[in-house]
Amino acid sequence: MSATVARFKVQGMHCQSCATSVDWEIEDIDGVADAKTSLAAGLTEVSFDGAKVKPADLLAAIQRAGFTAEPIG
Ligand SMILES: [Cu+2]
Repeated sequence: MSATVARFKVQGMHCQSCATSVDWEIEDIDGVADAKTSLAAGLTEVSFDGAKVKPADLLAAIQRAGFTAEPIG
């Protein structure tokens, strides 16, 4: 699998369980290898198969977890 990495700024996380729910929602997507969400930094870094997963899918997952996000260049 070709590993693509994308980072997103995540707004609205207030505790570790918020960050964990972001991880879970993202990692539930077929084609995502790993999500590392930092509560302190307000960021998530996702490794995924760029042939299967689009950045918009990752944004949608973060929104399903209850947060707003934007890509970081
Ligand atoms: Cu929380």
